[in-house]
Amino acid sequence: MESKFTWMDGRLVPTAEANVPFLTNALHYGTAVFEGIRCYNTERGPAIFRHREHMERLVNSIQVLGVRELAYSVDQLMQAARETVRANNFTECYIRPLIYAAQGGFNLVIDNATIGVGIAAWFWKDYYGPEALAKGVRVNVSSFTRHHPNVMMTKAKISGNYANSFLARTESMRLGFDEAIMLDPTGYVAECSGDNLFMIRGGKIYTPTRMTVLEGITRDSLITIATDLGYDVIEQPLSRDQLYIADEVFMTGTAAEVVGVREIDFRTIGEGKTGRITTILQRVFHAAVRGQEPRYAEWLDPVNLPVTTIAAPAE
Ligand code: PPE
Repeated sequence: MESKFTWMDGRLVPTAEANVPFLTNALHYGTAVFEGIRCYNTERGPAIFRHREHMERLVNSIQVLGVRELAYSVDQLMQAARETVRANNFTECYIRPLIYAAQGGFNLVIDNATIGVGIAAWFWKDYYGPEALAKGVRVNVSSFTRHHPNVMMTKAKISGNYANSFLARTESMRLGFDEAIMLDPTGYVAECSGDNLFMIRGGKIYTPTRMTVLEGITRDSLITIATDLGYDVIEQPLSRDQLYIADEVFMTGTAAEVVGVREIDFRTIGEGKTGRITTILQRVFHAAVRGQEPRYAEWLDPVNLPVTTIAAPAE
């Protein structure tokens, strides 16, 4: 489902008019940062999941990229995202804010570029297809290495970082897999092209440390849910073969949500379907995002609260 309106630099415009010029710095150099956020249908109406954490990460990404001044605060960005969802009448959607080097800066200095801000929304379901939830997906360890943190900044969702993800995931898909697992420059497991990774062995849950991965907000939510359910969650370096002999493996991300891995490098993981504990975590996560788990109610930001400023759509 496409959106009718996109928020661009302070106002909602028809999505067909939400365009940037060819000489946009970010288009040439990947000098942009973005977020991926989901809005879910709840009893209190559409609500944005962990909204503030996502917008804070967006602002942190700008700080990492080295942009010194941003015209919008976290609160203003949150207000703009709520307006975007409301204007499009979405009950559920994926929200994509992007802050980008717009004009100037063709000398590789971020200070010489103007900064643009946009927020798009669209309907995005089943990132790995409708069967992935129950069946799990097939993945391989990529021939491409994840970023060294002093080459590309892995704590920031910098658009240019994703060329690495495109290389990996395209290769995996062409080889017949659903997703790529990427190793860090020392050879330990980092993350997938657009998700964090967990494994379960002997009832304990393991995930790579934050060293070289994006600090995923779904990852954080799953750690909280699993801990609240009484599971030990251990953050430690993991090797490729630890994954091979795990009882269960799963991936987490805003777009993907929680997806089991049934096969890695032609080796069946566990029973070859979404594992038992993964299924429990998946259920609690799906209930939490739709407001059905009272203890996680504060993770949801309803979009229909009274509003003081609705930007008028351009005619
Ligand atoms: N690692 C990477 C590299 C990543 O891109 C994401 C999100 C995650 C981990 C998980 O982070 P979080 O969403 O906060 O739990 N990937 C986004 C983009 C996916 C895309 O295909 O585009 C997303 O899931 O929105």
